[in-house]
Amino acid sequence: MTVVSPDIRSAHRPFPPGFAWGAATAAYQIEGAIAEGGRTPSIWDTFSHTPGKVANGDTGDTAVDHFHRFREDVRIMADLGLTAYRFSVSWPRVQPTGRGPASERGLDFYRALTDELLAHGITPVATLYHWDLPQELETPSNGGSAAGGWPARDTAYHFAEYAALVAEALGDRVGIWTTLNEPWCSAFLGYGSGVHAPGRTDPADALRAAHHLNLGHGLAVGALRAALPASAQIAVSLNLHAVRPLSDRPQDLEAARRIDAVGNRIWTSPMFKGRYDEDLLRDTAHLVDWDALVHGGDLAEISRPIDLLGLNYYNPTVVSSATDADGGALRNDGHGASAHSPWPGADDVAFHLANDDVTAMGWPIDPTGLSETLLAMHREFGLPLMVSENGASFEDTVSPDGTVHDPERAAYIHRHLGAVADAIDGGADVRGYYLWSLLDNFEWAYGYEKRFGIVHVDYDTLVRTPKTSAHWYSGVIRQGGPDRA
Ligand code: IFM
Repeated sequence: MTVVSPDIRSAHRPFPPGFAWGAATAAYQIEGAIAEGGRTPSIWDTFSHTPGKVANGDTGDTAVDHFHRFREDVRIMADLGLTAYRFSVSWPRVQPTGRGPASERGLDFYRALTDELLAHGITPVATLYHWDLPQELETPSNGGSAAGGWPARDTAYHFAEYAALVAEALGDRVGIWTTLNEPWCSAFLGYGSGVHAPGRTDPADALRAAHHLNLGHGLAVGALRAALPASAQIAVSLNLHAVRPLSDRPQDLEAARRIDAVGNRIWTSPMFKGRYDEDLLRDTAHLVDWDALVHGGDLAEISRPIDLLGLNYYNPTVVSSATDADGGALRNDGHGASAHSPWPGADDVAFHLANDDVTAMGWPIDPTGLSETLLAMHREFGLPLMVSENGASFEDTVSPDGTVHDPERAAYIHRHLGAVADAIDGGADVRGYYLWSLLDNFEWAYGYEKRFGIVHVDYDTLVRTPKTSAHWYSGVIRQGGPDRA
């Protein structure tokens, strides 16, 4: 009798049945059409139109014109065999003032998009907030009392009202919902380092924003549960940091603890344990009065149960004490240069590259952080998981024959899918992988300089060309998993 080892039986690593093979995008990064159908400016329109904020003065005015070309984009997804697509809803498109009734014209766009996806057998996954706060909620145009953006408590309540409007309109066709995408970026890049919209640089406001994002998430979960069918799955997408101390010296372990507190546990503890951790409160007590900030009942609201945790992963975060860090330490952490830190209460921390094998963003490639974080979340919270973003920017070039050959991106994805398979083998219930990104797009403060797409976009003609990584990913989907590395 021949004994066939599992390795010989299958040349690829099979993923669980029903695993979602997806790609992800965000409204401001792809839609364009910023003034159509009653859409009003978001904080990203204002920020990108402010000189000096975005590379080359790029804006999302046209982006990749997905608003007009979504049928073509869905056709590309279908041709590649994607089974799911994670997009975000533009708040100022569907509720132009950030308050009051919905814009039916705005909602119609998402009705048409989701209908098109469903017609092609692609599961729509809607994210409610991917950073495009209506400008009216940051600075009201009527000159009335300041709205104040996320540092203002009211914004959390406005977000829940908006969530209800979208759920009522799309709840019959969207079964998977994400409240917030990467609230760490909204709070700490938007209000701390100021490299993202609205470009404010006050650590106390950054912490206030963090709490109100948490509160907005919890209130939105309540609003979604009330509006959606019982079968709907509600998630949040967090860019949890795979934090590693540079050494086991006490001061480096302390640096790692601080970054874990303000990078990770500031979200996961209130959401899944109903509390802010004592060490976070202690680290930041000189910046904000937490007793005044957190009202009675907030933590119960924030910790409403959800169905799925989304993890966005790109690279690990290696830290040491800054006091005695050598010249190899980075003063920022790969999130853009600013004189202001995006890490309130963690000034004495230096950041290091995990290795020298980096993407065009300068982010080190190390898939082990993905499997570790998935397994850690599985063990700690026991929730089903999805990789709601993972991908890489490389300097793609178009060959004379029109093809875009990007083997580094395929290799990056391959290794990270291997990490997902490792986490599944370790017991984590991972339900899907949403590659960032479907299309080259507006990469925030980097403008159009950094390309993350598996589909190339010519920014002059807006012609789409699937890169070789897209064809490779398509093959993975068709065989139900990547080849063994
Ligand atoms: O483009 C972004 C996305 O909007 C959020 N997560 C990280 C991506 C790459 O920087």
